[in-house]
Amino acid sequence: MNFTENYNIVYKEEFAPYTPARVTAEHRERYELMGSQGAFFGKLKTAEYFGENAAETFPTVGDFVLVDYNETGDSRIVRTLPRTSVFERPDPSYGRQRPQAVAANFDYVFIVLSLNRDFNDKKLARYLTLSWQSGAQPVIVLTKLDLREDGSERMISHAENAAFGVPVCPVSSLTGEGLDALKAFLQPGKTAALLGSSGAGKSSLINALAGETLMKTGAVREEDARGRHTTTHRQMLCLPCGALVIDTPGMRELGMWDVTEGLGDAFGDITGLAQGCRFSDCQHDAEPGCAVRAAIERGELPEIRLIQYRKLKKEARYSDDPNAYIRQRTEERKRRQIEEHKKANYRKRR
Ligand SMILES: Nc1nc2c(ncn2[C@@H]2O[C@H](COP(=O)(O)OP(=O)(O)O)[C@@H](O)[C@H]2O)c(=O)[nH]1
Ligand SMILES: [Mg+2]
Ligand SMILES: [Zn+2]
Repeated sequence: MNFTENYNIVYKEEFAPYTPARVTAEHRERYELMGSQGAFFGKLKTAEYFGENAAETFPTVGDFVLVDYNETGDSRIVRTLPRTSVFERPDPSYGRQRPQAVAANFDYVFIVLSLNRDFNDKKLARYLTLSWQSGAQPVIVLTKLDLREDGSERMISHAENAAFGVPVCPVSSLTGEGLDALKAFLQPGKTAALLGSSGAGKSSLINALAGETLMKTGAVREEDARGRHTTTHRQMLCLPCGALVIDTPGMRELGMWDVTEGLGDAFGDITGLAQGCRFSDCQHDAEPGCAVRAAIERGELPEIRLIQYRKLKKEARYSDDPNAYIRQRTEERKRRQIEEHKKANYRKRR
């Protein structure tokens, strides 16, 4: 297996005259790419991404793209290939009104929670939901096992019960204990995205798996990095074992976007009432014995609440079929980009 194969870059006839590459890092307007040529830089080709009929989705770390390769300068990215999985967050440059992809095409999500104080049920549930949504398979990684804090055992069994069939791996990046269990997932060519709060031990884990310092660690420097936004960028790293890991600053904010888990919280009035519905799977439509509709009829619940709840629930349904969800979101994104561009052009012409 050579270097390029680790990145799953496969040439196909249909790509001609372009060559495939994978995005390993994202800077302001420039992308670091890996292709059969090795590592090189690329920029988005204007016609394809910003032109009159531009329909390409902006690439992010982990994306497979087609490039017009340039040996002497920046290559041009002409196409973003379809994604198998994606993480999105509210885009800060659009007032958090629309999604922005922060990682793509990963096979696993390593949900990183530290055993000392990071662990909490709600957070785990949210991360699990986000993982299922992304289209990838979650693996729960419980860090700082060496600290052997009170309650560690309880947290581990808690995590094991939280999601049936989701692997739980307690590890220590300090002593290396438990890291072997992760090797089952870190196969050559496989990509794992790390999800977890600042301080959970993500960077330490990457370093421990790599056997060398690839990432800065420690709470203090993490704060620094957050203050100077230009110095943090999204990136994907290749481990000596041939697996790829994605740890991007944007993933800290992920929980803010598709808030399925928060559905119960934000709609406590409805979920509370729903417990009184005759059927446990009541859609609060026309079912007999529906406590939600009854409350609306009595004027105790504004109907708009049910409408809002339905809208959010529909959004949340992706988890039934992540691939269909991703396809749908990609289509929506394309449409929005085209609309934006048309609007901008219209303004320019006036
Ligand atoms: N004792 C112990 N400390 C750890 C372990 N992993 C990380 N840490 C410490 O936890 C802090 C945050 O780790 P870091 O990897 O920077 O977390 P990140 O913000 O998720 O990337 C640092 O001070 C690390 O030294 C571990 O396995 N054992
Ligand atoms: Mg870190
Ligand atoms: Zn009902």
